[in-house]
Amino acid sequence: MKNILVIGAAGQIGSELTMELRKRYGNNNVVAAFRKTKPSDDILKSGPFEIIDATNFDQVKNAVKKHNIDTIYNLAALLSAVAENKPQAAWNVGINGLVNVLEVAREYNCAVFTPSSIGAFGSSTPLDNTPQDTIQRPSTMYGVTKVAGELLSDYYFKRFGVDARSVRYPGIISNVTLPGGGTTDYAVEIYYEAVKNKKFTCPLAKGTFLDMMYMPDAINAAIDLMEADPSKLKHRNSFNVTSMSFDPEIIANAVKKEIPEFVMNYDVDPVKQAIADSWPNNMDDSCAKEEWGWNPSFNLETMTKDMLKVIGEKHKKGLL
Ligand code: AKB
Repeated sequence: MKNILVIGAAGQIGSELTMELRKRYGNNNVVAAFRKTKPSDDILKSGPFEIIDATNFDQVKNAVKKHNIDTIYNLAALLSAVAENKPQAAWNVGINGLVNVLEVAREYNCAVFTPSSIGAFGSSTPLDNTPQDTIQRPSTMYGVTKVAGELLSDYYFKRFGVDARSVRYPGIISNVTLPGGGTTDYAVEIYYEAVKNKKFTCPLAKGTFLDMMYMPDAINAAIDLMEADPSKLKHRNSFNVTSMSFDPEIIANAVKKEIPEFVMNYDVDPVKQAIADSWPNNMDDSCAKEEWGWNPSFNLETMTKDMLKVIGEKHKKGLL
C-alpha cells in the first residue's frame, strides 16, 4: 500500500486526482496538501490534509516525515498566461518548489510525479506530429519552468536514483475545478458558456490547433505512469501524451451538434494567441504507448457529450 502526498490538491488536476487516488489506494493513505485556496469539502472530509507551501523546504519535509510518504504528486504551478504576468512567482513555485520536493524525495526515498506540458515546446520545435525527443526552446516563462523541471527530474533520477516521472500534458478539459490562467482554458470555458448562455467569445483564432485531453484520461495518465514497470521506461521526464487535437471551429461544431442554437464569436487575445502559435498542433505520443501502455478513452465527441451532460445538470441545480 502506498502513502501519497498530493501537493496542489485544490487545483484543476489535483482536486480530481486526489479523489481518484483515495478511491484506489484508500482515503487515509492520500494526504491532500494545499496553500491558499481550500479544496472542496469532499477532499477535506474524506482524508488527511496539510497546508504546505512547496517553496518552504521544511513544510514539505515535515509532511513527508509525518505521514511516512513514499509517493509525491507535485502539481503546484502557475499556468501559462498567468505566468507571463508573474514570471518570478512562476519560477519560484515551479522550480524552487520542485527542487524542494526532489530533495525531500532523495532523503526519504519517494517517487515523484511532476507534470510537464505542451508548453515545454516552442516555435523552433516541429509543430506537427511533434516527436518525443526534439528541440525545446520555449518563449514563455511557463515553458522555461517546464523544460527546467524535466531536466531537474531527470537529473535527480540519474544522479541520485529518485524515481521521478512525468508527462507533457496538453490542454486539460474538466468539469469539477476550473483551470486558471491557461492558454487552453477556452476549451473548458466554451462548454460552461454554451450551457449558460448559448454563446461564447473565443480568445484564440480559427485554425489554432492544439492537443487536448479529458480529465479522466489525464488522471489515468498520471497514475498509470507511476504504476509502470520501471524496467520498461526508456524515457522518464517527460512523455508526450495526447487524446485529440482541434481548433476552435472544430470544438464549436461539436458543441453545436448537441446545442444547435450555440454561436461562437472571436476576440483574439494577443498574449494567448502568441503562446498557442508556439505550441504543437499535435504531438506524437507513441513512446508513452509503447513504454507504459498509454491509451486514452475519450475523443472530442464522447468528451463533449459528457461535459455538456455534467455541466447541464449542475446548471439545472443552480450550482454554476
Ligand atoms: C496552459 O494552457 O497553460 C495549460 C497547459 C497546456 O499546460 N493548460
